[in-house]
Amino acid sequence: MTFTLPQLPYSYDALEPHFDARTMEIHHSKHHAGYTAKFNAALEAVALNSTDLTSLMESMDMDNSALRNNGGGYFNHCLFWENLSPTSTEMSSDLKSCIERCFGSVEAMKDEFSKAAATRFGSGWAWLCRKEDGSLEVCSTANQDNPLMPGISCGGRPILALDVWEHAYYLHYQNRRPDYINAFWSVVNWDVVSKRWAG
Ligand code: MN3
Repeated sequence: MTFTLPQLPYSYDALEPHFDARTMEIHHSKHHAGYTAKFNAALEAVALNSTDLTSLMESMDMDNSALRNNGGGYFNHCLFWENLSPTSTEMSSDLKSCIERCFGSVEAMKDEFSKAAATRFGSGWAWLCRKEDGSLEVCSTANQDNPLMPGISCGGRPILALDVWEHAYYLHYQNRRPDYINAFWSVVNWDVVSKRWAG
């Protein structure tokens, strides 16, 4: 096993009432665990033994659907859990200035991100990315694709991720994806996002 399921940095019920404990438990212990096992199997099938997750995403063979879907599923959820927090956090002043330069205001960035998350048809992810030139971009991807993968039109290094698959919200929010997206803003870990932006 090259990659293991990461422990959550908080308990399953820590993000209540925004993200409910049952959803968190199934999402982590079943869905993410499944991607982890299948990612390892897909790596083994093509004799890839790199442990550099970023370069595995950047050099992804997009025609290998087992590797693409499960590798993306593994990586995306690792990013997602880390950018959530049960306690209130604040973004760095540098990140805030950058967001204000790129979007006009933090609220405008959140609106654009929420819209990208709400309008992603079917399953996928919404992202805030830092581009090569230092600017920021909001985008979304289908299924378990992510901005690091080849040929994905939204470029840059992802610093904030939101899972908009139904498995992420259906138990608690049913078809109300916009309510889930709205709740997400209450549990974003801005310390982590700020560090990713700076790093
Ligand atoms: Mn998921």
